[in-house]
Order: sequence, then C-alpha cells, then structure tokens
Amino acid sequence: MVQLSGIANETIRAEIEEFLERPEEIERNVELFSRASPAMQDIAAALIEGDNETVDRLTVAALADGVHALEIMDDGLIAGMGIVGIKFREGYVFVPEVLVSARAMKAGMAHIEPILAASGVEPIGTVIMGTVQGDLHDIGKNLCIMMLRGGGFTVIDLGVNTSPDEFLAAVKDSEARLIGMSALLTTTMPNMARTVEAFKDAGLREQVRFMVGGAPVTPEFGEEVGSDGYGKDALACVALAKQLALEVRR
Ligand code: B12
Repeated sequence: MVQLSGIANETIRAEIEEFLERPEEIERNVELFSRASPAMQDIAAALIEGDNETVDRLTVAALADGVHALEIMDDGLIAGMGIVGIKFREGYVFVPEVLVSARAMKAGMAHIEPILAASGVEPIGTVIMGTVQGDLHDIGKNLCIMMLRGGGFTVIDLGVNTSPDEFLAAVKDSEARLIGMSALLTTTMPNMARTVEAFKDAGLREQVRFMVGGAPVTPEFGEEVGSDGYGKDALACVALAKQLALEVRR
C-alpha cells in the first residue's frame, strides 16, 4: 500500500487529500508522486498553483542538475496537470485557473522542447499534426510534436480547430503523408471521422496514414473512424509514427 507520507511536497499531499475522491485516482497519484523526486514534486506543485515563474525557474534548475527532460515532462509537468484535470472535472477549479496552469506548463515546456528536438537524428519523415475542428486543446498535441521532433520527424503543426479541408490542404501542399489528429472533447471526436471521410472523397485516403489520440480517444474509436493507429501518449505517438512512416516512405 502506497502512503501519502511518502510524498515530500506539502502542497501535493494537501491537493491529493483535499481534492481527489476516486480510490484508483488517489492510488495512482500517491504512487506517481511518491516515486517522483522532490524536485519534480515541486515543479508539479508550482504548476498546480499556476506559478509560471517558479515552474520556469525550477525547470531550468532541474536541467542544470542533470535531470532528464523526459523526467521533468512526465513526473513534473504532466503529473501536475493531471491533478488540475481532476479538479476541473470535479468543479473545484474553472477555465481561468486551468489556463493559468496551462501557461505554467508552457513555461516549463519552453526549456524542454529544444532539448528533445536536439536529440533527434536524421529526419525520418514529415508528420502533419492538428487538433480537430471545434477543439481548442493543444497541450497534448504539442507534447506529441515535441517528442516527434525529438524522435527525428519534421512536423507541420496546423494548430487547433483544424478543419478537414485544412488537413487536406496541408497534404496537398507538402510531402507529408502521415497525419496525427488530436481530440479532447467527446463532441469533437466525430470530426476525426469527418476528416478521414474528406480524404476518401478527395481520392487521397490510400496515400496517407492517420494516427489519432487524446484523452477520450480509444483504440476502438480509432478503428471505428477508420484511422490507421491510436497512441495513448506522446511516446506511443512517436512509436506509431515510426511504424506508419515505413508504410508511406517516400
Ligand atoms: C487544459 C484543459 C483545458 C484548457 C485547454 C488549454 C490548452 N491550450 O490546451 C481550456 C481551459 C482552454 C479548456 C477548455 C475547455 N475544456 Co478542457 N480540459 C483541459 C484538461 C484539464 C487537461 C487537458 C490536457 O491538456 N491534458 C494534458 C495532456 C498532456 O494530455 P492529453 O491532451 O490527453 O494528451 C496526451 C495523450 O492523450 C496523447 N495525445 C494527445 N493528442 C494526440 C494525438 C495523437 C495523434 C496521438 C498519437 C496521441 C495524442 O499524448 C498526449 C501526451 O501524453 C482536461 C481534463 C483531462 N484530464 O483531460 C479538460 C477537458 C478535456 N476539458 C473539458 C471541457 C468540457 C472543456 C470546455 C468545453 C469547458 C467549457 N465549459 O468551456 C472547453 C472547450 C474549449 C474547446 N472548444 O476546445 C472536458 C471534456 C469533457 C468531454 N467529455 O468532452 C475535460 C475532460 C474536463 C472534464 N472532465 O470536464 N480545457
């Protein structure tokens, strides 16, 4: 049994105690933060508090101490955002607070991105990435992009609220044949299917490969919408992109 007392950071302990109710979420977070180093816990706590200056400072310090960029991303930034997500779902915080935490996440990511990008080798291929139409969530997509660039891909980032026509235009305007779609809302997930349909209508479906992801997306849903693969996180996104790149190599 993992214990709350195994977590050094007081803010994190209080957040778990006060805001988490589902036993599986308590267990997962207690386990995650007990395993994370105190420095990573401090980054997560500052992110939860929306303190972008502290996230910025602690990220720089951790990198200087030799902590791997991926560890900061997973155990600090994403772990902190996980708590924010639960508080948002349960109505303890609202859109403005989430945006402030998202800004803090970006402050940390700004230092991590160049490191992950620099670790890349020969470009393996080009990936078009976008959050689907109607959806403004881009934190997860941007993490995937960071990891793809770090993994040796060139990425064309179409941003958020990307219409099927914009995905089509990007393929027509580039050499890219690999498309990643992100969706965070159950109401926008169907736009993944609409995008795949648009490629069928344009006679381009066979030339491209689609990968899908985002918190509410499942492998089953990915199959249903006619995509070629689903990735549960940024690491899976890179693995999938490598696999699909072999199919569309040109
Ligand atoms: C941050 C956030 C926001 C921010 C977004 C800021 C930004 N720049 O992105 C703001 C405040 C703007 C926002 C707005 C809204 N949000 Co919001 N938001 C979130 C929150 C808290 C976190 C999302 C996030 O960034 N997670 C962290 C990242 C790292 O995870 P991720 O996105 O899942 O990405 C990972 C994987 O999924 C995967 N992945 C992602 N994309 C892709 C793509 C590919 C190809 C692959 C392979 C993998 C992959 O890799 C990523 C890295 O590991 C979630 C709660 C949650 N737990 O998801 C709610 C949540 C998604 N939001 C929700 C809602 C309802 C809204 C609003 C409608 C609220 C409102 N009433 O206005 C609006 C919608 C705006 C719009 N039109 O899009 C709901 C959705 C519910 C539903 N069933 O659809 C959620 C689930 C909260 C909740 N439980 O109620 N939100």
